[in-house]
Amino acid sequence: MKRRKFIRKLSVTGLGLVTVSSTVLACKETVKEEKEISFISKSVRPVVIATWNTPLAVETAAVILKKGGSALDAVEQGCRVEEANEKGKSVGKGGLPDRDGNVTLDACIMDEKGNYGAVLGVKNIKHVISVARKVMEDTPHVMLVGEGAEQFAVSKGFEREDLLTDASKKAWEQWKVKSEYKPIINIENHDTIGMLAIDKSGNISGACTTSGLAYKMAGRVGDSPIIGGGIFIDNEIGGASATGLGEEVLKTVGSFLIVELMRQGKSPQEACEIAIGRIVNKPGKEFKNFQVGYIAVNKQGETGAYSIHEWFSYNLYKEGNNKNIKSDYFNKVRS
Ligand code: SD4
Repeated sequence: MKRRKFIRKLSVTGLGLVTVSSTVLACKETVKEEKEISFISKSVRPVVIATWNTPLAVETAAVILKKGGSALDAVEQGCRVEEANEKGKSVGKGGLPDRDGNVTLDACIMDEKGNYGAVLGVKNIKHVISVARKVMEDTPHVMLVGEGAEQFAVSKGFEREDLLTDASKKAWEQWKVKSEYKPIINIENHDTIGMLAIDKSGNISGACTTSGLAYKMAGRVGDSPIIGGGIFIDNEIGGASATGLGEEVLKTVGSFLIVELMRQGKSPQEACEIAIGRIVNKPGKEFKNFQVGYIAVNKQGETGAYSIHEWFSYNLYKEGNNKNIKSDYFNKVRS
């Protein structure tokens, strides 16, 4: 079957590629059609997509992929760029602290085999995304929390350091004057990085790292380090990642939902829009004061993004270009 005809067949049936792929496994043209699938994918590889305006992180990941590196290495190294960036207010060093003045970090990583590792509420360690990878690769567990995670990191050679910078300390001291507990995420208060990548072999991995909500309650954990919340990867289908008010992402298991919607044949864009709909369309839901944004990529390298409010953007590396793109959003009439 010719490539164009094959693509036409997909759009006429309205089925996702993977569904079609499994259907054709039973028919005579299996080998030929599988070749068509990898041809479609290869033309756009590698792909990197990450939440917010994160060009350096995405470039770092893209450089690794262009040299033939794995998607897993790319997302880890990309996220480390933001963790080391002291200006970013919500990731790694310089991240805004909890309401007691402690910077506590959450991170998770997921590879193409469906393996997952995470750390929650970690103090004094900057590159928690790499600690999450060590949890995934060097322990029989998937999550380590608090002091245990910190001890594990130190045992693996990570150095303890003070994550509160002069700027983040000053911001916290100013916040303390009123101590208003309003966990709102908007353009002023974000920077969690969620990153998804497809490498040259077509494998997908994802990573997410954050200091969570600014001035959160001590012990509060959001969606970022939770599988199906901050990220979800299924190498057969695609991946998704979230940013914004983690409580809302968790209540709808947003990233998992998006991947499952793509499995049912939705495009990444459609899947992100439906997932935002699950949050905002609850009867009586008041969403004026919080933001959630999603990004997604499917196995073919198509991407999507959608948020509740206007101020969400993402960086996309595709076909040699790394661009910051404003996401489409739900709240157009009310903004
Ligand atoms: C959280 N989702 O802890 C994170 C925060 C975030 O940009 O995304 N900030 O709920």
